Amino acid sequence: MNARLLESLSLASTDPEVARAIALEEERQQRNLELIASENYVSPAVREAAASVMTNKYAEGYPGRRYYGGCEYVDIVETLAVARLKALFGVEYANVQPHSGAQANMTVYFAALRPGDTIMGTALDHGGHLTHGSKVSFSGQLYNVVTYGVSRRSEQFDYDEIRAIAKAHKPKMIVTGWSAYSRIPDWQAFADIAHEVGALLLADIAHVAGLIAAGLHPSPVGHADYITTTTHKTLRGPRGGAIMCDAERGKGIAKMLFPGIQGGPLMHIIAAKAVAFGEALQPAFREYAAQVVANARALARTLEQRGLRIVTGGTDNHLMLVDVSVRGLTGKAVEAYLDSIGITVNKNTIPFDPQPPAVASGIRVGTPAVTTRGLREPEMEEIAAIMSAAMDDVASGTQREALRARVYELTSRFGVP
Ligand code: DSN
Repeated sequence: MNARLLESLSLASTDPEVARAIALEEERQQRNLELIASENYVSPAVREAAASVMTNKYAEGYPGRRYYGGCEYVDIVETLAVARLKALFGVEYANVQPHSGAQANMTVYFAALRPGDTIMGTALDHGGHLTHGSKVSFSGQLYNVVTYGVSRRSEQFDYDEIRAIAKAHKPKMIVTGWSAYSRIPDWQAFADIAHEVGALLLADIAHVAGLIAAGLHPSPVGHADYITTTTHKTLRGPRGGAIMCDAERGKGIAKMLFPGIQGGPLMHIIAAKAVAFGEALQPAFREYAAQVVANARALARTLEQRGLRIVTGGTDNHLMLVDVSVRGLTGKAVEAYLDSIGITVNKNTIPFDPQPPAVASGIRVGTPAVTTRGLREPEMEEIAAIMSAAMDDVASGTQREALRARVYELTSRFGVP
């Protein structure tokens, strides 16, 4: 096949199976209500960069110090991405090469710890992440893991309790940052505890990065020794990770990420990160992030008014955990029913959950994606009404068609970028 012909063929004609799956996914994203707290829709500009020719380029190393020729243009986008991320968070050092949040965390552990060292992270069922010490992750296999959780009474962190655990186990690193915690952490308290026991502090801000960048959530900068994030949640960039720290620690991070852990960086994704960080620096992003939080509050309040229990009694960020056991249901059953009417959420354990993770007593609900589509407080009330009616209908299923129609009516009014 000559080059001209290759270029003229669209995906639909060269690979109809993949093209069809992509078209169906596009349709699903338009038709359904996306309430998964860790998902979002990127802008067309971010997608354009992610789908660009930069995918063709090898660029092992860092801007100006590559192991391949021809890197003059990919250097421009990585330099822009780094500068914009540093400006967004006010940090000395930023690395935009991690392919994911898990690889960002792995880089920090490998740079700062030795196998067998003790790390102290939040238990998975109290909002922690797999890479914060779970046995099924490398983090739980390479390190001695001690966990901390939330208080049974408030379902929020009890810093005296966390301090006592840290003093008893003297971890080398305390890991903070959560996938299912709806309240504001006290970064200073975590830093004080870490200092008291001689531990390093890692803040994995993957979920709230966009809210922090917008100044709507306290920043761990100045408290944490290392900060990791993903770039695709509230930050609304392409799927990927990033690491931030001071200039001195940055030297160890750079070496550990490449050549220690990764090979060639994904330059098309780094280009897309640069675009997303540029967007996040604009005033409109602050308005977006403020609406994410306002929508989450409205949704939590309305769900509560309809008799559901919100873990901790509410939310300060973009997500909430809804305890569906108060309706005699499991997270698994509710997730499946909501899926069937076009609402996408994930089942999630709640603190001190009697159910195993595959069943769970709760669902995790977040507003970043629906806010990008333009939904606001009145639509949050309609979503809460549909969700509540759905939970009443799990056993009989008689309202399924009617509820699905209400979801589609809502999504038909709000486009996907
Ligand atoms: N898997 C992500 C989430 O859904 O929260 C965390 O990385």
